[in-house]
Amino acid sequence: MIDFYCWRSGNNRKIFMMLEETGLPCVRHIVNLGKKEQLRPEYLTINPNNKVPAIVDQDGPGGAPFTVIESGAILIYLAEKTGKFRPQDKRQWFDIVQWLMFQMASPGALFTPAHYFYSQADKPDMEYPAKRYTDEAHHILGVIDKRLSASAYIAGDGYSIADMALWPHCGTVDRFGATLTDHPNIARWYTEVGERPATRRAAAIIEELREETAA
Ligand SMILES: N[C@@H](CCC(=O)N[C@@H](CS)C(=O)NCC(=O)O)C(=O)O
Repeated sequence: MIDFYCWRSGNNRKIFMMLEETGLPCVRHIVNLGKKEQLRPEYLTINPNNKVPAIVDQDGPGGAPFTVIESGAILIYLAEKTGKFRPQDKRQWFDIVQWLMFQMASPGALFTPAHYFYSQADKPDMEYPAKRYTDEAHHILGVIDKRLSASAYIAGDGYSIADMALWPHCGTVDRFGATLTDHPNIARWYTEVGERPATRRAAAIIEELREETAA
């Protein structure tokens, strides 16, 4: 059984998508970021970086509980555990791993500050960081669009954990003034992934969480 420490935000959606794709049973533990529950000492023993998602696999390697933090590492762990979305072919696997790392390092790390600075751009001293981060975010979207013009999915012909990692971040690009209308290949892929039954089930779970935790 997997204990899933979660909230209703984008990095968590990736894990909901993977759990729904694989059918792996989990127990959800809501970490309410609105109430700063990520800072509770008992949660910090799971993720010392006070962020969700995190999982504890009660049946980890060697049969002992194992904790995993960082959404990209959790996706790799769950792929290894289930053997699903884990091709044995090394070229395919490392294509997936490299695009997953790209997601974590680029959209994952930069879209949120791009949003933050973009929303503050009219304040003194914010013009430079707003331009710096939104330029980079637009550049990243260009890279993704080009990649998706050449392959069906971000890591090649098959749907993978790299797509699950990327998908939530592409749904909120309006927050830094971008639109998928300017990126037709991302728009095509975004619609297709959004129509997967597991993606829809993950969205329904997040909607339930939203209702349960509405303050
Ligand atoms: N690199 C981390 C980022 C996780 C992250 O930023 N989580 C946010 C919610 S989406 C969070 O927990 N924020 C609470 C905080 O920073 O205190 C991952 O991919 O898991």
